[in-house]
Amino acid sequence: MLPKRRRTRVGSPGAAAPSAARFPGVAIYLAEPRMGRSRRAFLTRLALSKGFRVLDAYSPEVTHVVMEQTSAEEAICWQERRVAAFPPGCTHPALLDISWFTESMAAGQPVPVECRHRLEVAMPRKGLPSPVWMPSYACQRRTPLTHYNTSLSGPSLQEALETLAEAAGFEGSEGRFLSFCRAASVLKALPSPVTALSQLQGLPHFGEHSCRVVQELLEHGVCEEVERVRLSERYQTMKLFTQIFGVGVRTADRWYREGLRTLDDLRGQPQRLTQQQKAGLQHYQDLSALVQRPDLEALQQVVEAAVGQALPGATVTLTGGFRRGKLQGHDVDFLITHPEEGREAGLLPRVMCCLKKQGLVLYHQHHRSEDPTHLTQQSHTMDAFERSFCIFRLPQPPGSAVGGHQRPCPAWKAVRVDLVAVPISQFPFALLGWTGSRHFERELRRFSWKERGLLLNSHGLFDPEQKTFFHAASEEDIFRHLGLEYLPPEQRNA
Ligand code: DCP
Ligand code: MG
Repeated sequence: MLPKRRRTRVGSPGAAAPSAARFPGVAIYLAEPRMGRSRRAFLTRLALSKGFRVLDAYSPEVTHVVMEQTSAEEAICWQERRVAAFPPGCTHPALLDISWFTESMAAGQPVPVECRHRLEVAMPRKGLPSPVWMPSYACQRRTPLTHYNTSLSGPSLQEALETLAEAAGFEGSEGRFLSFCRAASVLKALPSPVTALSQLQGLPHFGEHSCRVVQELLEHGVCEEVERVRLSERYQTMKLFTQIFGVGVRTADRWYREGLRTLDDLRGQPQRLTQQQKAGLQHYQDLSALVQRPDLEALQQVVEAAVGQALPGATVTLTGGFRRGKLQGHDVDFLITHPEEGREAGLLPRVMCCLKKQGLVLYHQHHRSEDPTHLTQQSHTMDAFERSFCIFRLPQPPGSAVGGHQRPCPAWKAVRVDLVAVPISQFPFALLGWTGSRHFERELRRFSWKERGLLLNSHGLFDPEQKTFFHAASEEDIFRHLGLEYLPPEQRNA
């Protein structure tokens, strides 16, 4: 079954954005001054017809401001006049030249923002840039998908810090891992690119080490430590192994210490591999090519049909990175529930059976639901829902090219899918917990515990003193109960 084509109302600039925009992390505002009304109307229609969201009014929701024939100075003055009314802590949208817009229209999807697209004054106008106030926890600030410190010409500051975080994680250095993750995440929330070390002054989580990395990158365009890590055999092998479905850091580390280095080394030792790892290795090429949005739409349709057949009234909700507006991801995450508590129990095996009959399942591992009471203590266990970790055999429309395949037109592609069955009473917590990002979730749990004395996980919010669970009907309820401003999924890309 092919995804239904979305009908887009093509109207005046005042036309409402289509409710189901294809790129939920992107909300465009076309600034009129130099564009003129009729050109703006034309560009709006064009963007809407391609499934982009175009907002008629400038608001904190806007992620990309597009201008034509406007200088950087003019653009910044224009923005400063408007953002004055925004709540404190709001990140400001990217100010972009029309080139970003035309390239995105040609690509049929938002292209990554590069330096050449940005309208920026090269030098801060009044001496040093004014320090930015940044709350300490990632769940207290907005982190859009595209931000100001994303890939410049080489690896960006944020990517460099994330490489060091990843490498620390491979060595089991939890403290260093978290420090680098937090610093990288702060960069993603900044309202402007970091061009001078002084801009880091007063920002949370920028310790001596992270500052040194940024300084080296700003001064030399490369950081010796990051390059050394990136090129090291240890980092490259650990990255390769942990990308295999079913392989975590501990297994990868053991294999590395035993002298294994390549996928062929692993293939030569099948007795060491679990069934899951064997499947991961078998479909490695497809699984390491990221899942794209059209794949996701096709998958959602087959999952919805199977769930509807297994239990009429049960619902399927997209979560994970795609819910945050990502255009690609390493897997697709769905939550399944039913409006009547308890009806979801035992549903997953029936859904899987229906999908298997259609020849859509290459591998799946079913986990029965566990008793979640142990989650009323602080623990790293994510959750105890009934779930299936699957590899789907997704038919490809004829003529589509798939990265990783040598054959010109593969008939199908292996795709990782997680299905989680959730009782309706826990649904808002599961949705919040599975939407991510991982760093956002870590920060939200840390905030709940450290600042509010409450334990948060994908099952609920628990008060260990009162020994009570908080009831929530929506994600908004949970944010409210924690005393946090509600952040929509597309602002949780911490
Ligand atoms: N999650 C979490 N802690 C974990 C694993 C997952 O909090 N140990 C949550 C946050 C993740 C979400 O579940 O965002 C889904 O996990 P994924 O690994 O699928 O991550 P994403 O969907 O965010 O990214 P992608 O699948 O593109 O890698
Ligand atoms: Mg995912």
